[in-house]
Amino acid sequence: MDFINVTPNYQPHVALIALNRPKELNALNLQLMQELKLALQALDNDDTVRAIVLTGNEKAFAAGADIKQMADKTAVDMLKIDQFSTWDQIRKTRKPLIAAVSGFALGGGCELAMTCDMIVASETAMFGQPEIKIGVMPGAGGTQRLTKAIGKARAMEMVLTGKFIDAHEALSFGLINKVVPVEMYLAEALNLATQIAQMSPIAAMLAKEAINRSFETHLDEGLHFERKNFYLTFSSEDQTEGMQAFVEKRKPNYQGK
Ligand code: DAK
Repeated sequence: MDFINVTPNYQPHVALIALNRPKELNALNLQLMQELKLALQALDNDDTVRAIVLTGNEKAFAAGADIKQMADKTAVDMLKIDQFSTWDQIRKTRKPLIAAVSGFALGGGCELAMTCDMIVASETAMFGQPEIKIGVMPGAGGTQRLTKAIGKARAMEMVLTGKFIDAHEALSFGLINKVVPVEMYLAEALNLATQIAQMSPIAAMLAKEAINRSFETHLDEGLHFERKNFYLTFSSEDQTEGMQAFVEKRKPNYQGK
């Protein structure tokens, strides 16, 4: 992997992926996105991994898709490259995925963070969808996920003016989970991932799936979906272990079975 570093068990049951194109502020070129897709697929299939943290570096989570790589493309080129299938695959990651964001999370970088299930940010983080400034618009979920997260008025302002918001605004708008000092953002994201990794990975996967379903369906259907996943947890050994541990007043030891 040239543009990402992957450590499957960075902490027990927690994997870390770090985007690694520092000179280009982690601009998301095609190769990086391909590598990220493959890494997430591998971690999703790795039974030792229960949660994944995706990060960049202090200066940039990612400053967007690689503008230089896109600049001379036609619509037909974009259609043929079909980068959306890569993004779709990333979106389908079944394990909990936490973005640890410091510095710029712009355009595709902001969209990538929003594709994650939770976002922990440093005080220096800046979020934005500045595509309008280069004559295009968000293409990887920015108009949809941002609007659902922060509401129409704020999303319109960010997408139509390209203005950035800082980490505290992002927190108050409900875009992110936490803001911490810059020296703590990665540790805090890993800490959150470790908390999740102590739960049943089966229950976590099914719960994530059900929450995501709420964005795609109406309440009746969503509740029906939730119910099926709830029943499914009762077919796991982890359910027996979790409830038994409660009764026996001990800590559960989940096996992901
Ligand atoms: N692409 C390519 N290179 C970038 C880049 C980007 N998005 N952002 C920064 N760089 C490069 C700069 O060109 C510069 O390289 P050199 O000139 O040194 O070779 C280096 O990173 C350092 O950047 P700066 O010198 O500009 O650093 P500053 O601190 O002065 O400014 C900045 C930081 C983040 C404010 C600035 O770099 C900036 O405005 N960057 C562009 C931000 C942006 O417009 N982002 C949105 C890009 S459009 C799709 C999915 C997603 C997308 C499209 C399609 N499909 C599935 C099809 C997404 C589109 C976008 O994200």
